Amino acid sequence: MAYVVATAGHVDHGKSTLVRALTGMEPDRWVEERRRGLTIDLGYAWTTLPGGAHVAFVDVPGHQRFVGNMLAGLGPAPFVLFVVAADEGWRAQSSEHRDAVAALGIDRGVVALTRADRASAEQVAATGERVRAELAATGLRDAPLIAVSAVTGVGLGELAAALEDALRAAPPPSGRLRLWVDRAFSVAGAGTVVTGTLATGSLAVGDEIELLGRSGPRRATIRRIESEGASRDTVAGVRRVALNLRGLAAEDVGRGDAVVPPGSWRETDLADIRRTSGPEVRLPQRLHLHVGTAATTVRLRPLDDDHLRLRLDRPLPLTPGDRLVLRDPGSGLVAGAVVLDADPPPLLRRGDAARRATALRASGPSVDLAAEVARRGAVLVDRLRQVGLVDDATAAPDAVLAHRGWWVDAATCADWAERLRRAVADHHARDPLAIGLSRGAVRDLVGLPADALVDLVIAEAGLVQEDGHVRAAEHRPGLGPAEAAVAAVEERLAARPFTAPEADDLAALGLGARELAAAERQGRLIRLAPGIVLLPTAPALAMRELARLPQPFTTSQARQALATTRRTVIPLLEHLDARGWTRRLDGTSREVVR
Ligand SMILES: Nc1nc2c(ncn2[C@@H]2O[C@H](COP(=O)(O)OP(=O)(O)OP(=O)(O)O)[C@@H](O)[C@H]2O)c(=O)[nH]1
Ligand SMILES: [Mg+2]
Repeated sequence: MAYVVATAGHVDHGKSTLVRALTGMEPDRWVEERRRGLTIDLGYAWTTLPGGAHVAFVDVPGHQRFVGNMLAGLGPAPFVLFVVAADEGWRAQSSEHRDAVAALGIDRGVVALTRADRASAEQVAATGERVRAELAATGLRDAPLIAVSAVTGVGLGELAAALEDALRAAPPPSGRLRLWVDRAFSVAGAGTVVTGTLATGSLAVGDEIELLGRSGPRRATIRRIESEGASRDTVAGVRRVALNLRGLAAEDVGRGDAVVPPGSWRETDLADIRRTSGPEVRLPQRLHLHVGTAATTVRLRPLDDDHLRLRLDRPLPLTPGDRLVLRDPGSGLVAGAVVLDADPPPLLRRGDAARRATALRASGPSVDLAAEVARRGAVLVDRLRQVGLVDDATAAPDAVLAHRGWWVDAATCADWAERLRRAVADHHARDPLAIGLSRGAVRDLVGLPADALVDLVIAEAGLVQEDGHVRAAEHRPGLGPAEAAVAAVEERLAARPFTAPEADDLAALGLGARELAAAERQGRLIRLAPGIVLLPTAPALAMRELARLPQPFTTSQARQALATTRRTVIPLLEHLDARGWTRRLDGTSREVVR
């Protein structure tokens, strides 16, 4: 198994020296660091411990000025090697690093009491006691505590064994892929390389990735993966990794950016959080936020004593459960928090903040998915996935309707359906001649968030779709004010079935194309040609007369037999031809088809 361990501890307490002693590698990468005997930026070294565990170390600086670098090293690491010099004892940055460990919720680690060769047995014991007391309120309260000397080698074997035991006891990493970048550089001939502590997920050569960060989401392809100095085809957390990326310039990426699967994370500038550690004081409004290797300034809005809304000056890919370090560089204050919601609802109305605090107080480690969907009304499942509320295996909860990639709150859907039923009923009342509401109007009228939901709401409302229109199932378009006029035409046609009313007559009755179309839809009249209407029974009646004529017959004979005009008989005969009841033989003659 492979592991990553971050160091922590006061300046000069022997972190780098200890890493060097354990790995044989030099963690201080910079000439300046080696000249000054001071770590400035993160250092990396790795080894296989005697028990066989592959361990990479991220060595952090202890000096107060480089606390940002320290947090970038500790941020993505699930395990800490906490160093306190036995001869010097607990110091200011011991406290600061302990607070960071507590804030990040790191609960696995080993404590090394270093420089033991320079301390008396009493000093070692006293430092040990102090360390126990100082760590009592953190996840390291029960961590093994081992005195070592990098100079004489005392305790190193015991420390390595304790490290291995604790590392093997750590739970396997779980969670979505998100590699926080801690370094980016370009290699001649190879291009851009980014490095980081892969805490969750896996990567393979050829994978397309998305880089979130300073230069906006960018896609790139993994050309090569290196871990602990060796090239690999695939790699899974927890490991140090270096990715050679195709399609990305080195200046477009840097510490605090994140490598994720394309489209799978969403950067947010809002998050609701719960305080988890730190002094019980009211936090200042402006603070520095550290998460993973990223840092940004944030504005805090208290919701209650424990819950806050963060507005991030730089959007970051956050997910519920993320541990945050909140820091006030002025006062040295360090507080810890956990993200409860990376996609929180806006607080618009009076009382929203208090209601939100109540909801956050009630929110536990498991999310009430139905409530999350309810407060959004409808939400793309992909969006829920991006903000860490569901994974591929999550089923839609009760009271949630799944429809074409969306989850819709059942009560919201019922409201929408009711709204649509009312709109359609209004439409029928206003325009009884029309078949119904045009489908295109549904989304706007109801206020649906997407076209994809139109069918769902129509079905939910029990409405019928026909020819791009939505109507009530029982709706038979009436004739409204045209009713009397159509009845008058029917009466006339009953007496003289083949005398289509003249255009003037129809106009006088107020029957335009719309009204005639509606009358035809209802089976009251048939239109043979624009403005030529007869009763629906006329074609059959006409056939009775025509069958009595000598076959074939001329148009003129037909006109006489039906006692009508050329204006009516021509479209009527064409109608009969079209039905296949008569057949046209030449310019003037036809016969009845038997
Ligand atoms: N005698 C003795 N000296 C040690 C031991 N470990 C470290 N030192 C010395 O302590 C000094 C500081 O050691 P570093 O390893 O640079 O300390 P550090 O914690 O990495 O310091 P920063 O990275 O600057 O925070 C160096 O001069 C080391 O040689 C030890 O076990 N015994
Ligand atoms: Mg160092």
